[in-house]
Amino acid sequence: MDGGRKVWVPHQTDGFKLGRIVDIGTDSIAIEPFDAPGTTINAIYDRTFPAEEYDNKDCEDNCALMYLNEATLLNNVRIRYMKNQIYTYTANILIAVNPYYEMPDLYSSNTIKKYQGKSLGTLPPHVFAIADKAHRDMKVNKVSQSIIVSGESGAGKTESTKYILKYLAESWGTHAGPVEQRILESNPLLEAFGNAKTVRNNNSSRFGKFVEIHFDNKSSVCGGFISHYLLEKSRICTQSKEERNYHIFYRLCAGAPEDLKTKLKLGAPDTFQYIRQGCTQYFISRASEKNLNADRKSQEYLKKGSLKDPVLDDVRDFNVCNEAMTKMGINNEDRLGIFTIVASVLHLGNISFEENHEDTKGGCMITKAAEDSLVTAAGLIGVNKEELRESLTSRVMQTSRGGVKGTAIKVPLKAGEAQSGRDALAKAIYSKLFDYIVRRVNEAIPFGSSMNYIGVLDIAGFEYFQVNSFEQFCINYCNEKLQQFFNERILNEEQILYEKEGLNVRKIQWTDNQDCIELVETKGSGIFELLDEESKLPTPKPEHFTAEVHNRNKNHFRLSHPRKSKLKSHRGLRDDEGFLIRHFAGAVCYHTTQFIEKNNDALHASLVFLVQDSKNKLVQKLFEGTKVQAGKLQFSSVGTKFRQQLTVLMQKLSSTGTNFIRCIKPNSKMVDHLYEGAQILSQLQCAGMISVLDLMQQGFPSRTQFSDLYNMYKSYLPPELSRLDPRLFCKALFKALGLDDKDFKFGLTKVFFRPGKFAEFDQIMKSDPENLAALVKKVKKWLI
Ligand code: AOV
Ligand code: MG
Repeated sequence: MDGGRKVWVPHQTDGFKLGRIVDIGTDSIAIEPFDAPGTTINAIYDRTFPAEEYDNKDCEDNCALMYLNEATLLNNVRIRYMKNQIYTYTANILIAVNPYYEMPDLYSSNTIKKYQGKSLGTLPPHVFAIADKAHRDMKVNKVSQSIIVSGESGAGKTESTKYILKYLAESWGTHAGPVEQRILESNPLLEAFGNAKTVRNNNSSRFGKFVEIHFDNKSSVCGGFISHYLLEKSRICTQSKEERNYHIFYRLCAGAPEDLKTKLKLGAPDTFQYIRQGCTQYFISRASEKNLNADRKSQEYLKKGSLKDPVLDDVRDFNVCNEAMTKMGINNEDRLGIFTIVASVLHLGNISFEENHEDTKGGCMITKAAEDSLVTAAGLIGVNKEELRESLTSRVMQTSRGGVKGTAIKVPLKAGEAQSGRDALAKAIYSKLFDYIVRRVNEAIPFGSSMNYIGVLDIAGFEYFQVNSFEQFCINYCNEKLQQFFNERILNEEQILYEKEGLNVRKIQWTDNQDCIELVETKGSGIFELLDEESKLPTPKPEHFTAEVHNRNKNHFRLSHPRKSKLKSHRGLRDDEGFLIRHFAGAVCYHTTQFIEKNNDALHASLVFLVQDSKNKLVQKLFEGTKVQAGKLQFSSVGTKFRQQLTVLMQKLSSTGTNFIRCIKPNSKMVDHLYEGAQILSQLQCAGMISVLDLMQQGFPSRTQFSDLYNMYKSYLPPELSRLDPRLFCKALFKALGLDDKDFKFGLTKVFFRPGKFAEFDQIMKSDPENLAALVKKVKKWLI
């Protein structure tokens, strides 16, 4: 790097800052930033990147940048975002920045028509272009396709997924036929039951989904199927500050007609323990920080007990959800069944316990104030109230001697244990209700004779918080699998492109994350298996499980003790309280205290028997086939189930052609036109986009069409040369310049450059006129 050169240097909030080199040391470079003349920043060589010549010129494909590196990529996406161009390609991968404002023209039926049948790159980057490519590839190659949409919470995965489905339905549906209508209508329904307001997203999906649209032999829509993964269960009973439970609870309370409210005994929402925790705090905190006006408003909301959220309209949304149910063919009786279960969960949550000091066995009892809730909950669930009381405050255990089952004995529970049992019941009922709703949606989508499908995966991206538990562990494991798949596919695609263009390039090497995946899933020592083993012990203990993880994986490169973590928030963690995994996207420290209980889906036997005997037909149906496992600890592994689901998903993805969309959240304030560079850079890293650049560096990352190159430089050369055919023009130029053959390759339609070589070429072209004159002479000579 020469002195005076324009470069990008790391910056804490912007990601990178633009400046000029003023001094070159042995191991660092001094840069004078353009926005602070007279000051200097020192940066190490590895983190200093050459900048593009023009500050405000953008490219639709990052690969067309002259210097392709993480700083120029971040900047290119920024320039485009600021011009309301939220989409950018990196080869075939689409980067989509959430605009946080409505862009109706961008998604109109007219735009849909424009994108139909157009190759990627002929029109500005768009999700529609990816959807169209998927459909075209499916049709031409006769292979099913998948579109993997990823990104952090609030990045726009679910919205992108909806646009893709809309595109496919509008383009190849049978004009508002039942299949595509139902696939589109499934969204408001699934979102009502599976989405919630979080601090990161007002409509955050708390489950993953894979939506398949099936096509017949004419490539028209003929069916659909939705698979779902890992609904977040803890939210059903507790919510963090400023967050809400699933939308449906509030919508039902706010929007249900009076007779239904009476039937389900729905009082003011803030009387329900399960839904008021996050919201009440929300208003209190808002009230204290906002002006008096807002304060008065909040007070009013609180007085009514409506838990009305200022950014959500629960009454309107209830009607939308209700309508979606009608369209999905859910009749009045079934709908009442579903709402009854939602209400029963609310009433269950109000059953509280206190220690029964008169009980010699140390059991607990239901508080006097909660008697009404017990009666209502029992009524709604369809069980006898005394049986519900029994099942909540005691547990039936089977004695066994020498392997022979003995008598069943009743063990009284302490108040804390009873509360956990109650929560487990509420979670089981609600999550099974969610399964049921997905099943109903699938049953409602007609299914013709399918040739192939396009599957869209909308699943949470890599995540790490202050405290990371079992949920993050599962989702990050899933992201490791997807990342491995991504690397394989992208590399493969690069290789195919090189072959198609007739370049003779050797195979690219890359670092695999297989070792990290093995740490989690290997037989015998993998973390999932150790967790299951622990759960089967007579007295499972988090510390023992954690120690086993460390012992059985000694010296594993990906695993560390938390105390070695540099992260401040983890320093207080003891070694037996967790472990640290070096994921592809960064190190995450997991707190293991709740792993065992979160991994267990089983209810006490007495609760299972109770609900299976329910007079409520839907409750009965939900628990049909739920096994009661014998033994001291009934155990049903969440991790194992998720792994099995993921195996099926990965098999599906492997057998399809793949397309990737990386969604980016531009800022944490959820506002338009605000680009927080550092956070975006970190998202690009997590999405594997930086490693893609690394991969590409081994090959020919910069590429440009002959015709583009021709248009860029023809004005520099005399007319007799600029009349040449673009390919010949380029060949002549390159020969005359004496460029090294190793630095570029001519394909059939494009010229490919080794890293940085496109820029060198550009500099030579734009150098002084004397050089250029000599060059022209050479070109002419070569042509003769
Ligand atoms: P997510 O699916 O990635 O988060 P969403 O798709 O729900 O994120 O997007 C969050 C919010 O951003 C939406 O509710 C919209 O307000 C806005 N938004 C996203 N994409 C667009 C777009 N293309 N045009 C306009 N607004 C948009 V999560 O499910 O939380 O991981 O769990
Ligand atoms: Mg979502």
